[in-house]
Amino acid sequence: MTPERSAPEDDRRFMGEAIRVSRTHTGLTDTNPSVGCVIVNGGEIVGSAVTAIGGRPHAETQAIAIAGDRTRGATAYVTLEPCAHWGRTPPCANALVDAGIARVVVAVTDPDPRVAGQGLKILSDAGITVETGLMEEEGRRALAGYLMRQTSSRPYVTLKLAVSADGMLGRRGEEIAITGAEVREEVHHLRAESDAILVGIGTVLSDDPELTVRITGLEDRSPVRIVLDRDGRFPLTSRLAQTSDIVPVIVANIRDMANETGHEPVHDASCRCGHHDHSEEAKARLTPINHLEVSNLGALLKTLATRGLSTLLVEGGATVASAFLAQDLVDRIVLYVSDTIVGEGGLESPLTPSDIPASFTFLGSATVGADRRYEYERSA
Ligand code: AOF
Ligand code: ZN
Repeated sequence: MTPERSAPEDDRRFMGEAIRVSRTHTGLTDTNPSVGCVIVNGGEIVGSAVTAIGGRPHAETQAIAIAGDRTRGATAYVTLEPCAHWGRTPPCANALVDAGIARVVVAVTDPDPRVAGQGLKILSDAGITVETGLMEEEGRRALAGYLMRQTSSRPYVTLKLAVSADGMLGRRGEEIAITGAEVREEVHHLRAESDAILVGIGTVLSDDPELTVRITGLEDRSPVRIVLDRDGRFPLTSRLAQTSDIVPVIVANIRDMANETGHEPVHDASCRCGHHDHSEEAKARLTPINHLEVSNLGALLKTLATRGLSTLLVEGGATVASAFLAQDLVDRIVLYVSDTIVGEGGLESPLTPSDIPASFTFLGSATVGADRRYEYERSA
């Protein structure tokens, strides 16, 4: 069937809508990507859906069900290539064929070896007009965690830092606020869309953060919390430990923060690594806390990916941020800058807007309350 004509600006509008819809379930679809699908007939959206919470059903089958008879001769805009493999249900590519869709527009092809071009082939073999690469950059951004885990076996890493006007992260031995309430709220949203959040032991000892999402309606979106603790100093009295039965905590003992290669024996709370208090009492309290011993950051990220974590938010402090940057393990930087002057006794930030590594591209900046947000991503 010949598909109806569509102006390029309409195509962008509908794919933009599919990408917007896809973002509503980011972080909620388990190891599955959160995909958006918009079905258009006669210039009108007749079905729109996102991958369901937990990962199934997929976006396309839901959008097809919503559109009903109006799928005949319609165009489907999908952020990721429709699947070609048999899961609990038939492949989405077959479902689109059976629904009489005339044209499928895809933003990003799927690197999953079970799909990888085969979804597109099913569609074109059935005589459907197939176009790929529309708004690919935006689509890739929305699928960043999934694509990174599929192609590099590690999560997509966002580094978040809040710096004062004189380039400080805080003051030694004293907890001071650098940025305001609006930034704090935004950071909770960054957490909510991440699978895991990571800090160094220094941050735990100085700030005793809880690192949960505390925004009305998003309380159940708290990511797994990870602490880098080289010397076994993680306190069982910390807020993290005290809440570990509600939101998981992983204490990772990185043997060599500066090293990029090595082996990674992974073990749990029953280990005898010599770094932790393994008395019966401590063990009982540690039960909900998962202990990992890994040789380096790269090995930690691989382990997290194996456990199905696709996005990681690195929240500090300076040592941890510097280690991730030095080992080229940062994919995106979100940098908040305030008017505050810290002065004497300041903890210097490894980054300010004037010394971003050349390997990053500036994405944009915006005002957030009294502060400013600068965003960068690793250049392709
Ligand atoms: C689609 N539409 O909405 C999503 C897709 O475990 P399964 O069977 O659900 O398969 C997971 C794979 O399905 C995943 O790796 C990716 O290739 C694809 N995800 N595909 O057609 C969707 N979420
Ligand atoms: Zn599918």
